[in-house]
Amino acid sequence: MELWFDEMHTPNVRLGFRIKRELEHVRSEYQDIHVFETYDYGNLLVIDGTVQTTERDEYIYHEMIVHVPMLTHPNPRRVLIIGGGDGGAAREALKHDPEEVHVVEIDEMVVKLSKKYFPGIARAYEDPRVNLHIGDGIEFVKNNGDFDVIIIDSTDPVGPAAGLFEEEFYRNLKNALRPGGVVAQQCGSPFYNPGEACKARSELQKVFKYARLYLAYIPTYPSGMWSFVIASDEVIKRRRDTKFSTRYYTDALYDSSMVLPKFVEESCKD
Ligand code: AG3
Repeated sequence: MELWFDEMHTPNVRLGFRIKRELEHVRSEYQDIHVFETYDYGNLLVIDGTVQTTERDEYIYHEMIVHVPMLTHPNPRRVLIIGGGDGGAAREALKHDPEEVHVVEIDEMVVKLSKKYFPGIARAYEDPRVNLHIGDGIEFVKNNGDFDVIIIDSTDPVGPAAGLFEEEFYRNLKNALRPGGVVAQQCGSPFYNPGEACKARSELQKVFKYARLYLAYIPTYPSGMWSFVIASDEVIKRRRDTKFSTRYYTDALYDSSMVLPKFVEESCKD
């Protein structure tokens, strides 16, 4: 018998992975988590029915959520990652030789399962510059500061992550940044949920001088087209050249990822 995991992208559209087996199914304090071994995408992490990461395409998301904001900053020393318990964003942040990377993950189970089933992603935790805090990112930014770059690597803006897409949180983010600080956040599929990206950008524009959307192509996320938002009080441009190896990100892509298809920009006018 064939085993499949399907994520419902809409009530009428789904993406299926043929799986070899279910490696884990746990109901943590916060969410329902599965790890599957797939045929084509390596191990797959699913939270509340939504694909979070696969071994085969995780580099795309993690490189884009990290290198775009990190290269916007002239010299990021202290980096905060909210969510990102799998460690992928931390792994990419380390390529910039920061002094400290702080990961604030609400669900310890995500960290445990990543260390067990996604060693290539979770290896960031072996680096002494990476500090893991198990707790709520919303509270953490109220009580901590002096960050150069803050990256919000969360689940979709429903459930535990909803508060990470609101103006009040963005104000606290700004207070947690040093002058010239940069934030970036994943904000969903512009094809299926254009409102999420537009809302994140317009809320960030209330708090920061500059906010821009950018896109990446992620095969395992709904519609394959994924959006991120970047914000700062400094002009958003690349301030350094890339001196490390990547598989998706290039310095040319920094600019091209911010060039939006017409429907994306138009959906923000509604
Ligand atoms: N966090 C964003 C995943 C969102 C995917 N949404 C979906 N499949 N409906 C990824 C965590 C990787 N560190």
